[in-house]
Amino acid sequence: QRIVVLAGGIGGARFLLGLKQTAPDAEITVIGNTGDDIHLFGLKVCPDLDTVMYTLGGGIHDEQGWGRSEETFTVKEELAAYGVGPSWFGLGDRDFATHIVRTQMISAGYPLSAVTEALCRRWQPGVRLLPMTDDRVETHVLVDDPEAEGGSGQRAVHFQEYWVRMRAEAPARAVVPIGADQAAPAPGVLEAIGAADVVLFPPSNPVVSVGTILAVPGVREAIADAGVPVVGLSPIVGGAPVRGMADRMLAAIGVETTAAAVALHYGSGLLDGWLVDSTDAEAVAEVEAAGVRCRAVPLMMSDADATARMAAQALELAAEVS
Ligand code: GDP
Ligand code: FO1
Ligand code: CA
Repeated sequence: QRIVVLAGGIGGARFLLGLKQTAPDAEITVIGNTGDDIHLFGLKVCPDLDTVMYTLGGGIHDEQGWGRSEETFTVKEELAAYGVGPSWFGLGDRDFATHIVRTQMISAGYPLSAVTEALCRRWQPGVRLLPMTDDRVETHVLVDDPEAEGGSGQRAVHFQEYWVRMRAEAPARAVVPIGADQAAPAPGVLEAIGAADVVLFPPSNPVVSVGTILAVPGVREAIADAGVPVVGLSPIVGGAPVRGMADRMLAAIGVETTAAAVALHYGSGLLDGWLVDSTDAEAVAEVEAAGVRCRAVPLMMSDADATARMAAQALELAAEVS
């Protein structure tokens, strides 16, 4: 079975652990979000690709969900001693090595997809991990700023600055994946979608993770035209994100923070099946009325077995709608 998964960071990575357990013989291709990418200290950082790679490769900091296990921060302290920031982004020493290797290879002319493949030779994630694009895409968030130059009253900040430094406290007025409209899918992306038996949207952020991948020209069309079941799992449980500030991102695009509203936002033109949490059973009728097959099942990735059961339910729903 060939499975394609559109993944962000933590939600995507943890789901993939469960999918691998449930479908050990499947050929899994992960299309990773690169809109979170940021250049810091002259290095290219790809948080979502690294979260997937470290999680599946056994190098993740488990409790935190991002960054390396057994991490230290000597380089960060030394940079701070020089007064060189940003101080709000915690790059650890082990993680720095990944970014040095990545940036060195990119400077030598390798595309991000080749670099990701090289990094994965060490981590052996057990999936084929493809960046959504080799082109530079960086998500920015528009926030209010009465002092903004030009009198617009607004200012764009990098997604990482909004998410990590500002903790998504200011209302997001718009989310813009800068460069996405000019980006091309990375080699293998459209081919994997075209050869897939099923496409899964894990419980990743619908706006800045899955939404950004779908914003790469050709990706949404390829999924809609693939003629295979497309099944998603809701990252929203009980009217709130299970973790993080996805509600801020949904508000920016005018989508309610409910499991049903996220399904309707993807739409029946894209989605064939949708899983909501058992506690959101009232969403089932609304989603089905919109033409998307829907089931209510436990959707908390509390441990490996619970996550594997979620993945199994997603594959069952896919078989049902095919
Ligand atoms: P990020 O890039 O690290 O933010 O990770 P993703 O975009 O892949 O996933 C983030 C989303 O995962 C958040 O909106 C969470 O609500 C969702 N999430 C995290 N843990 C769980 C869980 O156990 N169950 C469900 N249903 N969603 C989860
Ligand atoms: N998230 C934080 O909240 N604070 C950090 O200092 C931080 C550092 C960091 C370093 C490397 C990396 O791969 C991820 C990192 N993250 C951090 C998570 C990352 O910013 C994620 O993109 C967001 O959590 C949302 O996807
Ligand atoms: Ca992310």
